[in-house]
Amino acid sequence: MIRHHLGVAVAAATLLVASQAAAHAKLVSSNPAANATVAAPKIITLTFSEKLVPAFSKFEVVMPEHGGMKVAVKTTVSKDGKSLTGAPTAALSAGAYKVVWTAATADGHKVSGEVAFKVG
Ligand SMILES: [Cu+2]
Repeated sequence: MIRHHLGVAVAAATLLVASQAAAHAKLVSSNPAANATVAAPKIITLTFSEKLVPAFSKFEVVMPEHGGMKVAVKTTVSKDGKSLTGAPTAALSAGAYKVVWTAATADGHKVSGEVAFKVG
């Protein structure tokens, strides 16, 4: 954990020189939208208000009706740095899902949250 935080601090120090006005990331929108019922999404996208630090920004997809079982998904940060996308490695079956995200900004702080949706 110490190494983990040092990494953020070093990244933050470097990035702050270029951008003094770093702010915390806020979730702006998501696809699927929060609390929506949708056909199984091939890609899940979360869009934020600020550029994210890729090494410390990610999400997991869990199934709350199945004891929080994790769905395999690999996330990446978009080129503009403001979106996190993830493709489930297998089609999502009908049921409830939660996208549990962590978004780190250049000041080294992490913000986290959840987006719930259903496949029906
Ligand atoms: Cu901060």
